[in-house]
Amino acid sequence: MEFNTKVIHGGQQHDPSTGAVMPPIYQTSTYAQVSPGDHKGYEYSRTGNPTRTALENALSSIENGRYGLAFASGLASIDAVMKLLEPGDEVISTNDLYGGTFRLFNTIFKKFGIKFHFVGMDDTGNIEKAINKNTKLLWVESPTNPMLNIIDLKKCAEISNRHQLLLVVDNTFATPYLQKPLDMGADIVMHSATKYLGGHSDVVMGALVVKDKELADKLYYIQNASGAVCGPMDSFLVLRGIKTLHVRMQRHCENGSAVAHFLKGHPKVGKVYWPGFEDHPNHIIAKSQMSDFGGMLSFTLKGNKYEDAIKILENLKVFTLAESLGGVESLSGHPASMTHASIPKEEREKTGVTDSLIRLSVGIEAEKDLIDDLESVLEMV
Ligand code: P1T
Repeated sequence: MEFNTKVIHGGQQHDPSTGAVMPPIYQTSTYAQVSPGDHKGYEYSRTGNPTRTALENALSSIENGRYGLAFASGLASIDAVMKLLEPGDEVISTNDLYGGTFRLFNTIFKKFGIKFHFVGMDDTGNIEKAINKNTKLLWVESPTNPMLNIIDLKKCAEISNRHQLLLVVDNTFATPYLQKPLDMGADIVMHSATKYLGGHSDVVMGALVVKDKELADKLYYIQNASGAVCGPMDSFLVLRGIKTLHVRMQRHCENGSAVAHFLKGHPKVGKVYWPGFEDHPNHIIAKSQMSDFGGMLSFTLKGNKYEDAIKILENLKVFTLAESLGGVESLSGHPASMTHASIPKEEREKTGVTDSLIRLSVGIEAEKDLIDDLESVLEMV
């Protein structure tokens, strides 16, 4: 099936008992057994729930995987991956990463004896330099949050194969509409399904997709044993969101491009970070591994003043100032004080998260209204 068909039908079947086209929200914690162990495939909803199964099948279909797993949040899914490791193992990740992922690595898993190296992965040479005999896993985000750096996924797969490492790709920003990491050699794809997969800012959820049965079994074991699962209502909402992913992403990309070009030409704007520009340092790689450039971008202001950024964020009207991204509505954010506040100032400034950096999640409203909104606030600074 083509991707646009998979988002609607991939891994789905009509409800066998009623013919319901959408799976019912199986709001149940448990399932009747005829005799101990004699049941219809479901025992307890932490272990499995039919609405979650329908979603997990959809996730695996759209990422070209074989096994999908849904969790209570994006971070819960990352937590599950990290539990594949043992004390003494080392992880290499990018130095420009969602702040919550950094916090989970650096304050929770570090305590359990896992060592993390954060390097500029946009130059894959830096990955090779950090590898040693204890390295077990590469954690990649591309495009990165919030600097929209691009990491060469095929090169990462080649490095991880050569050194027998697990390659995990956080595909939240791109979604499988734009890039399919498993096809490029990743072992695990991870999502904050809270974002584009859900698409409507009404649910918090995480997802993993893998191809390998042994790896899937280990992750299913952790999912059940640690128990950070999502509920049936949330599963239903994300499944519904996925059905329009292709249509929404097409518009996110069109509007993202229009807003990026508008900002780039504006006299009050400093730098615009968006992988679609030919002068983006990894534009060629973005073009080769993504089918378009997405609806996320960041920009700075000339003079780099914190107060100017705050004035803009307080006065935007169509863009709502809020954490998160990937919903139909446009959102704005100030990474230094919001999503990336858990990263020390010196660290974040090294990667470009300066005081005037503003991140936009460009939604699917009318392009003119988005640009008019930005134009009017830029006049105020
Ligand atoms: O928020 P949660 O569903 O737990 O997902 C965490 C997460 C993981 N990976 C990426 C790339 C993310 O962007 C996120 C969450 N990000 C935000 C809330 C944000 O505003 O950037």
